[in-house]
Amino acid sequence: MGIAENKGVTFVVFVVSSFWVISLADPQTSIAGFYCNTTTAASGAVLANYFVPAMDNLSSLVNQNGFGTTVVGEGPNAVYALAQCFKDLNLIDCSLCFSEIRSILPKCYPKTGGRIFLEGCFGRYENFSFFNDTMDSEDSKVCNYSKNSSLPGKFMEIVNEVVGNVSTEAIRNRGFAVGSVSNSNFSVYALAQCWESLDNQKCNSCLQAAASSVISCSPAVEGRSLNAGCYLRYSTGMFWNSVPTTSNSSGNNKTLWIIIGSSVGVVLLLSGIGIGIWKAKGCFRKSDSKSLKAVYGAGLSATISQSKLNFRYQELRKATKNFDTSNKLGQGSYGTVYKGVLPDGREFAVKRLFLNTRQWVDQFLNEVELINCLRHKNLVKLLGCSADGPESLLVYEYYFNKSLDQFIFDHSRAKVLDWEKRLDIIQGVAEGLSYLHEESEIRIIHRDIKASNVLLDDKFKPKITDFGLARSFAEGLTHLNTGAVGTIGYMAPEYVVHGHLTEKADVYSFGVLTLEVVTGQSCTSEVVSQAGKCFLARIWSHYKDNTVEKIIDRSFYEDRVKDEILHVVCVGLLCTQATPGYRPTMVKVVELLRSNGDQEDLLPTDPPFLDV
Ligand SMILES: *[C@@H]1O[C@H](CO)[C@@H](O)[C@H](O)[C@H]1NC(C)=O
Ligand SMILES: *[C@@H]1O[C@H](CO)[C@@H](O)[C@H](O)[C@H]1NC(C)=O
Ligand SMILES: *[C@@H]1O[C@H](CO)[C@@H](O)[C@H](O)[C@H]1NC(C)=O
Ligand SMILES: *[C@@H]1O[C@H](CO)[C@@H](O)[C@H](O)[C@H]1NC(C)=O
Ligand SMILES: *[C@@H]1O[C@H](CO)[C@@H](O)[C@H](O)[C@H]1NC(C)=O
Ligand SMILES: *[C@@H]1O[C@H](CO)[C@@H](O)[C@H](O)[C@H]1NC(C)=O
Ligand SMILES: *[C@@H]1O[C@H](CO)[C@@H](O)[C@H](O)[C@H]1NC(C)=O
Ligand SMILES: *[C@@H]1O[C@H](CO)[C@@H](O)[C@H](O)[C@H]1NC(C)=O
Ligand SMILES: *[C@@H]1O[C@H](CO)[C@@H](O)[C@H](O)[C@H]1NC(C)=O
Ligand SMILES: *[C@@H]1O[C@H](CO)[C@@H](O)[C@H](O)[C@H]1NC(C)=O
Ligand SMILES: CC(=O)N[C@H]1CO[C@H](CO)[C@@H](O)[C@@H]1O
Repeated sequence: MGIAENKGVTFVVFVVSSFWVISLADPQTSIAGFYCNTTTAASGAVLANYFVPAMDNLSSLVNQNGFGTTVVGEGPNAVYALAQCFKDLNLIDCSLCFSEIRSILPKCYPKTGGRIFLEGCFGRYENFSFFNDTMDSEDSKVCNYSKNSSLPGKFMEIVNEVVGNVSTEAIRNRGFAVGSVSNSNFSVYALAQCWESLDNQKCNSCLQAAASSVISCSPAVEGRSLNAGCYLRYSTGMFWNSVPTTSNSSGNNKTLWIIIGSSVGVVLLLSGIGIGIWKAKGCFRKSDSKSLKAVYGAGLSATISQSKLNFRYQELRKATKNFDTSNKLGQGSYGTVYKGVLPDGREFAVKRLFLNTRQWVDQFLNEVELINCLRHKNLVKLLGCSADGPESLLVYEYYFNKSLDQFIFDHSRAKVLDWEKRLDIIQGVAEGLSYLHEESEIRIIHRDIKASNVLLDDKFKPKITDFGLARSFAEGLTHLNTGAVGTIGYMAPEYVVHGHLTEKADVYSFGVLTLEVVTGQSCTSEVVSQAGKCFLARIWSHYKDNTVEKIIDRSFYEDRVKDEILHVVCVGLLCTQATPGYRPTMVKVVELLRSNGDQEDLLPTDPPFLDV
């Protein structure tokens, strides 16, 4: 397993270097309080659809300002969301803290709301506007009684003073203040933070309530007040980050610990990968998938992190510059694809799946293991996935020349693909599909074969992408308003009309794709439909009239290859016959393409599906 070992090594380098980047200070991500609303959403699927964009919106706001609110959708499943970094965090730590929120809040799904207090930031979502709320029934105080002051009376006085000071100071200081009060025996430190959506008056009333609540923690050495509109904490130990922008000795000790801490993490990870290599050797076993399911909730991420398929959300986020639009490669059927660059310069593609619900995650992980078992030169290689973050990500090999549609439908690029390359591509896709249908251990119907799902490598060899995913998504998608799985124009009639799905549906899509490659026209293009004739119908009539050469893309057509082209058109038409039984299997298609010319039993008799 040279590949697996290679990947392991690269990955470790990646982790080490990025830890150095993030270990400048402390993003304060331990949980101080976490609460999920008890109401279940009217529609979990709609909620999921709104939740991810809401978190995306928040993410960009928080990354800029350390605070943000957003509203996505409307009605009972709308997502109102707010995030606030405490102002002792610099923006990098803030963005890390928020990432943690993003990865924890979805655990409330499918409840209508949830809120989480970390030591450095706060996040909440609900299906109603709560941005002006200061107090509610879920306000709480958290006292740390593991140690009490030996001088309760004096201690309480000091706590009173420092808590009072930071709450008044915060009103004057845009909602944030830190402070400390000492006597000769001890010091008490405090921090107060209002959400920036509150005006001064509301901030004041929230902090007043928080202060009187937290003071009652005394003589505990530490106390926190977790309110709907603000946060207040005191402690006998200094706990906030030194004022942002000054990197100064007080922060250094913490930094040192984080680096040591992450070195330990790396060692663990290394051994985790080692286990992955020695134990798994590429393919998963049934028992593994069961245990994934069994442990989900408590220990899922631990199990996954031992798998060599695991990528950390944070690392992928960094490698794609926080999913920057400049790194966007395209919009696939199941999510947006971004280009990522490892520190060593290697490139990869990350698919950010749009549907990410708790129920679905374990199924997704099984699917990833399963897809990983499929190896074929004409299938996009899956490198791994990330399930530890707020969104599920799939990591693929990156192919330089993008997708087939960007060549065959673009006049300026169409010339790049001469007939030999096109024939190669058609053959490669046929072989990849034939492998999925017959040769792999598990039978996989792709369901969404189309030009944009065929990627080209630097030698223009085709790679099919998105295979296997439909198995995970089909179920979820029927509950979403995204329509049927598949793309109009490529979908076989029996699948569109009756939802009847067999391998022959892929054969049909392959036939359409083949005819597109030959004609340079898209089965879904407006020009074609304006011409008033369906793409297939037009080809069919040229075929009947023996004038097929008229519709062949001129950018590569040469007389010397006319017969080969006619043969391929014939195969394409065979594949698109309306009756599934008349279509050849992919294995047969591969054979026919190789046979090149002997057309005796190769006559399409059934017209294609003419009316989508
Ligand atoms: C929980 O959600 C319900 C319905 O959206 C809402 O009425 C209620 O106020 C929420 N509870 C809290 C504590 O936010
Ligand atoms: C949030 O994102 C949605 C689309 O994802 C957009 O339409 C909306 O304007 C954004 N809202 C804010 C406040 O950024
Ligand atoms: C929030 O969701 C609950 C449960 O579906 C619903 O009863 C309530 O009306 C919703 N709140 C709003 C403001 O739509
Ligand atoms: C919040 O309060 C401010 C004034 O204090 C007001 O202008 C704003 O409309 C309120 N927002 C909501 C969502 O109630
Ligand atoms: C409580 O305080 C002790 C020592 O002061 C500390 O070790 C422990 O982590 C604290 N617990 C929490 C939950 O903050
Ligand atoms: C600290 O005080 C609280 C109540 O005041 C008590 O419940 C707790 O046991 C005390 N903790 C210790 C370690 O003495
Ligand atoms: C805290 O407030 C008291 C009055 O309540 C004031 O005398 C004292 O100077 C303040 N201390 C600090 C450090 O601001
Ligand atoms: C400090 O503690 C000692 C005994 O532990 C006590 O005698 C003294 O009064 C304390 N000082 C203050 C300022 O509280
Ligand atoms: C370090 O921080 C202290 C306060 O914590 C400040 O007085 C000092 O000027 C800072 N030094 C540098 C070099 O920034
Ligand atoms: C940092 O460590 C040094 C010793 O290495 C110690 O003297 C100093 O008090 C520490 N600073 C903080 C803020 O803990
Ligand atoms: C159009 C295009 O991007 N073609 C590129 C495909 O990949 C080869 C090898 O990397 C490049 O030389 C082509 O320019």
